[in-house]
Amino acid sequence: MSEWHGHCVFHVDLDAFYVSMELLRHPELRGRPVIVAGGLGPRAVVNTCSYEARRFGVGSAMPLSKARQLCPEADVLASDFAYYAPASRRFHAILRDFSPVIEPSGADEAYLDMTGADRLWTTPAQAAASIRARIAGEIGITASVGIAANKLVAKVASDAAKPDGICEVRAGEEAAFLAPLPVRDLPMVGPKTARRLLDLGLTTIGDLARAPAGLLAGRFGRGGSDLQARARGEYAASVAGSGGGRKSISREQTFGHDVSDYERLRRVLLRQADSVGSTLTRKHTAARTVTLKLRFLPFDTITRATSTGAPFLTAEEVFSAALGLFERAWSEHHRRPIRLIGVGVASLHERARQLQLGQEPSREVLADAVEEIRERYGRWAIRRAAEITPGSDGKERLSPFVHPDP
Ligand code: TTP
Ligand code: MG
Repeated sequence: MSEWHGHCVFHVDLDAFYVSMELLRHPELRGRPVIVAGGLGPRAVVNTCSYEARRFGVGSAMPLSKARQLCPEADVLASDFAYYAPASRRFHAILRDFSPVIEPSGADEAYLDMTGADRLWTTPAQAAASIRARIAGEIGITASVGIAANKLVAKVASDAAKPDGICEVRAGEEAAFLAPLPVRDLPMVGPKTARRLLDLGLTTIGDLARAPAGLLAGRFGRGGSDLQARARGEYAASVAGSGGGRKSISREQTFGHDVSDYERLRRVLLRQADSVGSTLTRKHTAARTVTLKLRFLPFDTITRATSTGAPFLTAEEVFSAALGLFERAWSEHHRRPIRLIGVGVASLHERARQLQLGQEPSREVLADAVEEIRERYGRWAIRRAAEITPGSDGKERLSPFVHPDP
Protein backbone atom coordinates (compact mmCIF):
# COMPACT_ATOMS: atom_id res chain seq x y z
CA MET A 1 0.00 0.00 0.00
CA SER A 2 1.20 3.48 -0.80
CA GLU A 3 2.37 5.97 1.78
CA TRP A 4 2.21 9.75 2.02
CA HIS A 5 5.41 11.48 1.04
CA GLY A 6 6.25 15.18 0.79
CA HIS A 7 4.09 17.13 -1.60
CA CYS A 8 0.87 15.49 -2.67
CA VAL A 9 -1.39 16.78 -5.43
CA PHE A 10 -4.66 15.22 -6.60
CA HIS A 11 -6.19 15.92 -10.00
CA VAL A 12 -9.86 14.99 -9.96
CA ASP A 13 -11.79 14.86 -13.23
CA LEU A 14 -15.36 13.70 -13.86
CA ASP A 15 -15.73 10.94 -16.44
CA ALA A 16 -17.50 11.90 -19.69
CA PHE A 17 -19.15 14.66 -17.69
CA TYR A 18 -22.05 15.79 -19.91
CA VAL A 19 -22.79 12.23 -21.00
CA SER A 20 -22.70 10.92 -17.42
CA MET A 21 -25.24 13.60 -16.47
CA GLU A 22 -27.49 12.66 -19.39
CA LEU A 23 -27.32 8.99 -18.41
CA LEU A 24 -28.75 9.88 -15.00
CA ARG A 25 -31.98 10.95 -16.67
CA HIS A 26 -31.77 8.55 -19.63
CA PRO A 27 -30.67 5.30 -17.95
CA GLU A 28 -31.89 3.32 -20.95
CA LEU A 29 -28.86 4.68 -22.87
CA ARG A 30 -26.29 3.13 -20.50
CA GLY A 31 -23.75 0.97 -22.28
CA ARG A 32 -24.51 2.57 -25.65
CA PRO A 33 -22.49 4.99 -27.75
CA VAL A 34 -23.86 8.40 -26.73
CA ILE A 35 -22.83 11.80 -28.05
CA VAL A 36 -23.62 15.18 -26.47
CA ALA A 37 -23.26 18.03 -28.94
CA GLY A 38 -23.73 21.77 -28.85
CA GLY A 39 -27.07 21.54 -30.62
CA LEU A 40 -28.18 19.13 -33.30
CA GLY A 41 -27.85 21.34 -36.38
CA PRO A 42 -25.56 20.83 -39.37
CA ARG A 43 -22.77 22.93 -37.86
CA ALA A 44 -22.96 21.41 -34.36
CA VAL A 45 -19.77 20.23 -32.68
CA VAL A 46 -19.34 17.30 -30.31
CA ASN A 47 -18.95 18.39 -26.67
CA THR A 48 -18.20 14.92 -25.43
CA CYS A 49 -19.21 11.31 -25.90
CA SER A 50 -19.45 8.08 -23.95
CA TYR A 51 -16.47 5.75 -23.80
CA GLU A 52 -18.47 3.37 -26.04
CA ALA A 53 -18.55 6.08 -28.73
CA ARG A 54 -14.85 6.88 -28.25
CA ARG A 55 -14.04 3.37 -29.52
CA PHE A 56 -15.38 4.49 -32.91
CA GLY A 57 -12.99 7.43 -32.97
CA VAL A 58 -15.55 10.04 -31.89
CA GLY A 59 -14.12 12.81 -29.69
CA SER A 60 -14.64 16.31 -28.28
CA ALA A 61 -14.54 19.26 -30.68
CA MET A 62 -15.26 17.06 -33.71
CA PRO A 63 -18.02 18.19 -36.11
CA LEU A 64 -21.18 16.27 -35.27
CA SER A 65 -21.57 15.33 -38.95
CA LYS A 66 -18.24 13.53 -38.87
CA ALA A 67 -19.09 11.84 -35.56
CA ARG A 68 -22.32 10.51 -37.09
CA GLN A 69 -20.35 9.04 -39.97
CA LEU A 70 -17.90 7.34 -37.63
CA CYS A 71 -20.63 5.99 -35.38
CA PRO A 72 -24.06 5.97 -37.09
CA GLU A 73 -25.75 4.04 -34.27
CA ALA A 74 -24.84 6.63 -31.60
CA ASP A 75 -27.61 8.41 -29.72
CA VAL A 76 -27.11 12.14 -29.99
CA LEU A 77 -28.35 14.64 -27.39
CA ALA A 78 -28.11 18.42 -27.31
CA SER A 79 -26.13 19.79 -24.36
CA ASP A 80 -28.07 21.34 -21.48
CA PHE A 81 -25.74 23.55 -19.42
CA ALA A 82 -28.45 24.61 -16.97
CA TYR A 83 -28.76 20.97 -15.97
CA TYR A 84 -24.99 20.36 -15.68
CA ALA A 85 -24.09 23.54 -13.77
CA PRO A 86 -25.43 22.58 -10.31
CA ALA A 87 -23.58 19.27 -10.55
CA SER A 88 -20.37 21.16 -11.31
CA ARG A 89 -20.91 23.38 -8.27
CA ARG A 90 -21.65 20.39 -6.07
CA PHE A 91 -18.48 18.71 -7.36
CA HIS A 92 -16.30 21.67 -6.39
CA ALA A 93 -18.03 21.93 -3.00
CA ILE A 94 -17.28 18.27 -2.26
CA LEU A 95 -13.61 18.81 -3.13
CA ARG A 96 -13.43 21.77 -0.73
CA ASP A 97 -14.29 19.34 2.08
CA PHE A 98 -11.07 17.49 1.33
CA SER A 99 -8.64 20.39 1.04
CA PRO A 100 -8.77 24.16 1.48
CA VAL A 101 -6.23 24.49 -1.31
CA ILE A 102 -8.12 23.73 -4.49
CA GLU A 103 -7.68 25.03 -8.00
CA PRO A 104 -10.63 24.36 -10.30
CA SER A 105 -9.36 24.08 -13.85
CA GLY A 106 -12.69 23.53 -15.53
CA ALA A 107 -16.31 22.69 -14.82
CA ASP A 108 -15.45 19.07 -14.17
CA GLU A 109 -11.86 19.10 -12.96
CA ALA A 110 -9.70 20.51 -10.19
CA TYR A 111 -6.34 20.20 -8.51
CA LEU A 112 -6.18 19.67 -4.74
CA ASP A 113 -3.14 20.18 -2.57
CA MET A 114 -3.38 17.19 -0.24
CA THR A 115 0.00 17.76 1.42
CA GLY A 116 -0.43 17.12 5.11
CA ALA A 117 -3.64 15.14 4.69
CA ASP A 118 -1.85 12.13 6.20
CA ARG A 119 -3.35 13.17 9.53
CA LEU A 120 -6.78 12.30 8.18
CA TRP A 121 -6.24 9.47 5.72
CA THR A 122 -3.99 6.43 6.03
CA THR A 123 -3.03 6.54 2.37
CA PRO A 124 -3.58 8.90 -0.57
CA ALA A 125 -5.52 6.15 -2.31
CA GLN A 126 -7.90 5.99 0.65
CA ALA A 127 -8.52 9.75 0.44
CA ALA A 128 -9.10 9.46 -3.31
CA ALA A 129 -11.56 6.59 -2.78
CA SER A 130 -13.47 8.73 -0.33
CA ILE A 131 -13.66 11.62 -2.80
CA ARG A 132 -14.95 9.27 -5.50
CA ALA A 133 -17.52 7.81 -3.11
CA ARG A 134 -18.84 11.27 -2.20
CA ILE A 135 -19.17 12.20 -5.89
CA ALA A 136 -20.91 8.93 -6.70
CA GLY A 137 -23.24 9.28 -3.72
CA GLU A 138 -24.15 12.93 -4.10
CA ILE A 139 -24.02 13.47 -7.85
CA GLY A 140 -24.44 9.91 -9.08
CA ILE A 141 -21.57 9.87 -11.57
CA THR A 142 -17.98 8.63 -11.59
CA ALA A 143 -14.72 10.57 -11.31
CA SER A 144 -11.11 9.62 -11.81
CA VAL A 145 -8.25 10.74 -9.61
CA GLY A 146 -4.57 11.17 -10.41
CA ILE A 147 -2.17 11.34 -7.44
CA ALA A 148 1.38 12.65 -7.72
CA ALA A 149 3.92 15.02 -6.25
CA ASN A 150 3.00 17.82 -8.67
CA LYS A 151 0.15 19.10 -10.84
CA LEU A 152 1.63 18.05 -14.16
CA VAL A 153 2.06 14.40 -13.24
CA ALA A 154 -1.27 14.31 -11.34
CA LYS A 155 -3.04 15.50 -14.51
CA VAL A 156 -1.47 12.81 -16.69
CA ALA A 157 -2.21 10.25 -13.97
CA SER A 158 -5.93 11.11 -13.89
CA ASP A 159 -6.08 10.60 -17.67
CA ALA A 160 -4.39 7.24 -17.19
CA ALA A 161 -6.91 6.35 -14.47
CA LYS A 162 -9.94 6.97 -16.70
CA PRO A 163 -12.66 5.95 -16.60
CA ASP A 164 -13.71 5.38 -12.99
CA GLY A 165 -10.26 4.81 -11.52
CA ILE A 166 -7.35 6.01 -9.42
CA CYS A 167 -3.75 6.24 -10.61
CA GLU A 168 -0.96 7.04 -8.19
CA VAL A 169 2.55 7.92 -9.28
CA ARG A 170 5.02 7.65 -6.40
CA ALA A 171 7.72 10.24 -5.85
CA GLY A 172 10.78 9.36 -7.88
CA GLU A 173 8.77 7.33 -10.42
CA GLU A 174 7.51 10.28 -12.47
CA ALA A 175 9.92 9.92 -15.40
CA ALA A 176 9.36 6.17 -15.63
CA PHE A 177 5.58 6.66 -15.57
CA LEU A 178 5.63 9.26 -18.35
CA ALA A 179 8.30 7.62 -20.55
CA PRO A 180 6.14 5.22 -22.61
CA LEU A 181 3.39 7.77 -23.35
CA PRO A 182 3.23 9.67 -26.66
CA VAL A 183 4.57 13.25 -26.46
CA ARG A 184 1.07 14.53 -27.17
CA ASP A 185 -0.03 13.29 -23.72
CA LEU A 186 2.27 15.78 -21.99
CA PRO A 187 0.13 18.74 -20.86
CA MET A 188 0.90 21.86 -22.86
CA VAL A 189 2.25 19.93 -25.82
CA GLY A 190 -0.29 20.92 -28.46
CA PRO A 191 -0.57 19.46 -31.95
CA LYS A 192 2.02 21.89 -33.32
CA THR A 193 4.71 21.15 -30.73
CA ALA A 194 3.93 17.46 -31.05
CA ARG A 195 4.57 17.63 -34.80
CA ARG A 196 7.87 19.42 -34.29
CA LEU A 197 8.94 16.79 -31.77
CA LEU A 198 8.00 14.00 -34.15
CA ASP A 199 10.08 15.75 -36.84
CA LEU A 200 13.03 15.41 -34.48
CA GLY A 201 12.31 11.71 -34.13
CA LEU A 202 10.93 12.08 -30.61
CA THR A 203 7.80 9.96 -30.33
CA THR A 204 7.42 9.25 -26.64
CA ILE A 205 7.80 11.42 -23.57
CA GLY A 206 10.79 9.22 -22.69
CA ASP A 207 12.45 10.11 -26.03
CA LEU A 208 11.98 13.76 -25.16
CA ALA A 209 13.38 13.31 -21.65
CA ARG A 210 16.52 11.66 -23.02
CA ALA A 211 17.06 13.93 -26.05
CA PRO A 212 20.34 15.87 -26.21
CA ALA A 213 19.79 19.33 -24.74
CA GLY A 214 21.44 20.94 -27.79
CA LEU A 215 18.92 19.36 -30.16
CA LEU A 216 15.99 20.83 -28.23
CA ALA A 217 17.64 24.23 -27.75
CA GLY A 218 18.19 24.41 -31.52
CA ARG A 219 14.53 23.76 -32.21
CA PHE A 220 12.76 25.39 -29.22
CA GLY A 221 15.30 27.88 -27.85
CA ARG A 222 15.02 28.42 -24.13
CA GLY A 223 11.69 26.60 -24.06
CA GLY A 224 13.59 23.38 -24.83
CA SER A 225 14.89 22.83 -21.33
CA ASP A 226 11.45 23.54 -19.87
CA LEU A 227 9.92 20.96 -22.18
CA GLN A 228 12.54 18.44 -21.19
CA ALA A 229 12.04 19.09 -17.47
CA ARG A 230 8.33 18.42 -17.92
CA ALA A 231 9.07 15.22 -19.79
CA ARG A 232 10.98 14.11 -16.71
CA GLY A 233 7.97 14.92 -14.54
CA GLU A 234 9.48 18.04 -12.98
CA TYR A 235 7.01 20.84 -12.41
CA ALA A 236 7.23 23.49 -9.71
CA ALA A 237 3.93 25.41 -9.91
CA SER A 238 1.87 24.95 -6.77
CA VAL A 239 -1.86 24.41 -6.52
CA ALA A 240 -3.13 27.96 -6.24
CA GLY A 241 -6.48 29.50 -6.84
CA SER A 242 -7.70 32.96 -7.58
CA GLY A 243 -8.07 33.85 -3.91
CA GLY A 244 -11.82 33.46 -4.00
CA GLY A 245 -12.16 35.70 -7.02
CA ARG A 246 -11.07 38.87 -5.23
CA LYS A 247 -8.00 40.85 -6.12
CA SER A 248 -7.79 42.83 -2.90
CA ILE A 249 -9.40 43.28 0.49
CA SER A 250 -9.39 46.64 2.24
CA ARG A 251 -10.94 48.63 5.07
CA GLU A 252 -10.85 52.36 5.52
CA GLN A 253 -12.32 54.93 7.82
CA THR A 254 -12.95 58.61 7.29
CA PHE A 255 -12.99 60.66 10.46
CA GLY A 256 -15.51 63.42 11.09
CA HIS A 257 -12.57 65.66 11.99
CA ASP A 258 -8.80 65.49 11.61
CA VAL A 259 -7.00 63.13 13.94
CA SER A 260 -3.41 63.57 15.16
CA ASP A 261 -3.51 61.21 18.14
CA TYR A 262 -1.02 58.41 17.40
CA GLU A 263 -2.61 55.96 19.82
CA ARG A 264 -6.02 56.43 18.31
CA LEU A 265 -4.74 55.99 14.74
CA ARG A 266 -2.85 52.90 15.82
CA ARG A 267 -6.02 51.39 17.31
CA VAL A 268 -7.99 52.06 14.14
CA LEU A 269 -5.23 50.42 12.07
CA LEU A 270 -5.31 47.41 14.36
CA ARG A 271 -9.07 46.99 13.95
CA GLN A 272 -8.81 47.35 10.20
CA ALA A 273 -5.92 44.87 9.99
CA ASP A 274 -7.91 42.49 12.18
CA SER A 275 -10.89 42.70 9.87
CA VAL A 276 -8.75 42.22 6.77
CA GLY A 277 -6.98 39.30 8.48
CA SER A 278 -10.37 37.72 9.31
CA THR A 279 -11.37 37.85 5.67
CA LEU A 280 -8.05 36.33 4.59
CA THR A 281 -8.56 33.46 7.01
CA ARG A 282 -12.19 32.90 6.02
CA LYS A 283 -11.31 32.79 2.34
CA HIS A 284 -8.27 30.54 2.87
CA THR A 285 -6.28 33.22 1.16
CA ALA A 286 -2.83 34.69 1.59
CA ALA A 287 -1.60 38.06 0.35
CA ARG A 288 1.71 39.12 -1.06
CA THR A 289 1.20 42.84 -0.50
CA VAL A 290 -0.06 45.04 2.32
CA THR A 291 -1.19 48.57 1.44
CA LEU A 292 -1.78 51.68 3.51
CA LYS A 293 -3.84 54.71 2.55
CA LEU A 294 -3.76 58.09 4.29
CA ARG A 295 -5.62 61.30 3.48
CA PHE A 296 -4.60 64.70 4.78
CA LEU A 297 -6.90 67.65 4.18
CA PRO A 298 -7.89 69.08 1.84
CA PHE A 299 -7.53 66.13 -0.58
CA ASP A 300 -4.00 64.95 -0.31
CA THR A 301 -4.21 61.17 -0.45
CA ILE A 302 -1.16 58.91 -0.37
CA THR A 303 -0.81 55.17 -0.62
CA ARG A 304 2.09 52.98 0.41
CA ALA A 305 2.66 49.26 -0.17
CA THR A 306 5.03 46.61 1.07
CA SER A 307 5.69 43.04 0.04
CA THR A 308 7.80 40.41 1.73
CA GLY A 309 9.06 37.04 0.58
CA ALA A 310 6.62 35.14 2.78
CA PRO A 311 2.91 35.73 2.22
CA PHE A 312 0.81 37.58 4.78
CA LEU A 313 -1.62 35.17 6.42
CA THR A 314 -2.79 36.62 9.72
CA ALA A 315 -4.09 39.87 11.16
CA GLU A 316 -0.86 40.25 13.15
CA GLU A 317 1.24 40.04 10.01
CA VAL A 318 -0.99 42.54 8.19
CA PHE A 319 -0.99 44.89 11.18
CA SER A 320 2.74 44.89 11.72
CA ALA A 321 3.38 45.63 8.02
CA ALA A 322 0.69 48.34 7.96
CA LEU A 323 1.98 49.97 11.13
CA GLY A 324 5.51 50.10 9.68
CA LEU A 325 4.15 51.77 6.55
CA PHE A 326 2.08 54.18 8.60
CA GLU A 327 4.91 55.28 10.90
CA ARG A 328 7.24 55.96 7.99
CA ALA A 329 4.66 57.72 5.83
CA TRP A 330 3.29 59.83 8.66
CA SER A 331 6.69 61.07 9.74
CA GLU A 332 7.56 61.87 6.11
CA HIS A 333 4.45 64.06 6.13
CA HIS A 334 5.47 65.75 9.39
CA ARG A 335 2.67 64.05 11.30
CA ARG A 336 0.05 66.18 9.66
CA PRO A 337 -3.52 65.63 10.92
CA ILE A 338 -5.24 62.71 9.21
CA ARG A 339 -8.75 62.61 7.76
CA LEU A 340 -8.79 59.07 6.39
CA ILE A 341 -6.84 55.92 7.16
CA GLY A 342 -7.09 52.53 5.51
CA VAL A 343 -5.39 49.15 5.30
CA GLY A 344 -5.57 46.62 2.50
CA VAL A 345 -4.01 43.47 1.10
CA ALA A 346 -3.46 42.66 -2.57
CA SER A 347 -1.93 39.96 -4.81
CA LEU A 348 -4.12 37.32 -3.23
CA HIS A 349 -3.63 33.64 -3.75
CA GLU A 350 -4.96 30.55 -2.06
CA ARG A 351 -2.95 29.32 0.87
CA ALA A 352 -0.21 26.98 -0.18
CA ARG A 353 -0.16 25.19 3.13
CA GLN A 354 -2.87 22.91 4.34
CA LEU A 355 -3.51 23.12 8.03
CA GLN A 356 -2.57 19.92 9.75
CA LEU A 357 -4.59 18.49 12.55
CA GLY A 358 -2.52 17.93 15.65
CA GLN A 359 0.33 20.24 14.70
CA GLU A 360 1.71 22.76 17.16
CA PRO A 361 -0.75 25.65 17.29
CA SER A 362 0.69 28.34 15.06
CA ARG A 363 -0.64 31.88 14.70
CA GLU A 364 -2.36 30.69 11.55
CA VAL A 365 -4.19 27.97 13.45
CA LEU A 366 -5.08 30.47 16.16
CA ALA A 367 -6.46 32.86 13.53
CA ASP A 368 -8.64 30.06 12.17
CA ALA A 369 -9.95 29.25 15.64
CA VAL A 370 -10.76 32.91 16.34
CA GLU A 371 -12.59 33.12 13.04
CA GLU A 372 -14.64 30.06 13.86
CA ILE A 373 -15.74 31.56 17.18
CA ARG A 374 -16.64 34.84 15.48
CA GLU A 375 -18.63 33.00 12.85
CA ARG A 376 -20.70 31.34 15.56
CA TYR A 377 -21.00 34.06 18.15
CA GLY A 378 -20.39 37.28 16.27
CA ARG A 379 -17.57 39.68 15.56
CA TRP A 380 -17.44 40.92 19.16
CA ALA A 381 -17.14 37.55 20.86
CA ILE A 382 -13.37 37.88 20.70
CA ARG A 383 -11.55 41.18 20.72
CA ARG A 384 -8.03 42.29 21.26
CA ALA A 385 -7.29 44.03 24.54
CA ALA A 386 -5.76 46.88 22.54
CA GLU A 387 -9.05 47.41 20.70
CA ILE A 388 -10.88 48.42 23.84
CA THR A 389 -10.86 52.17 24.12
CA PRO A 390 -9.89 53.50 27.51
CA GLY A 391 -12.38 56.42 27.20
CA SER A 392 -15.58 56.44 29.23
CA ASP A 393 -18.15 57.40 26.57
CA GLY A 394 -17.70 54.11 24.64
CA LYS A 395 -18.41 56.04 21.46
CA GLU A 396 -15.45 54.98 19.44
CA ARG A 397 -15.78 51.29 20.02
CA LEU A 398 -19.45 51.27 19.08
CA SER A 399 -19.15 53.40 15.97
CA PRO A 400 -19.28 51.62 12.61
CA PHE A 401 -15.60 52.04 11.87
CA VAL A 402 -15.13 49.10 9.55
CA HIS A 403 -16.27 49.72 6.02
CA PRO A 404 -16.76 46.65 3.84
CA ASP A 405 -15.37 46.68 0.33
CA PRO A 406 -17.48 48.76 -2.03
P1 TTP B 1 -13.40 16.75 -20.32
O1 TTP B 1 -13.11 16.48 -18.88
O2 TTP B 1 -12.26 17.08 -21.22
O3 TTP B 1 -14.09 15.47 -20.95
P2 TTP B 1 -15.16 14.50 -20.33
O4 TTP B 1 -15.42 14.78 -18.90
O5 TTP B 1 -16.36 14.49 -21.20
O6 TTP B 1 -14.46 13.09 -20.52
P3 TTP B 1 -13.24 12.49 -19.68
O7 TTP B 1 -13.78 11.25 -19.05
O8 TTP B 1 -12.19 12.20 -20.69
O9 TTP B 1 -12.84 13.51 -18.69
O10 TTP B 1 -14.46 17.89 -20.45
C1 TTP B 1 -15.52 18.07 -19.54
C2 TTP B 1 -16.78 18.52 -20.23
O11 TTP B 1 -16.52 19.75 -20.91
C3 TTP B 1 -17.27 17.56 -21.25
O12 TTP B 1 -18.15 16.58 -20.70
C4 TTP B 1 -17.95 18.44 -22.24
C5 TTP B 1 -17.23 19.77 -22.13
N1 TTP B 1 -16.33 19.95 -23.28
C6 TTP B 1 -16.79 20.67 -24.40
O13 TTP B 1 -17.91 21.16 -24.39
N2 TTP B 1 -15.95 20.81 -25.47
C7 TTP B 1 -14.69 20.26 -25.50
O14 TTP B 1 -13.97 20.40 -26.51
C8 TTP B 1 -14.23 19.54 -24.35
C9 TTP B 1 -12.85 18.94 -24.33
C10 TTP B 1 -15.08 19.41 -23.26
MG1 MG C 1 -13.87 15.04 -17.54
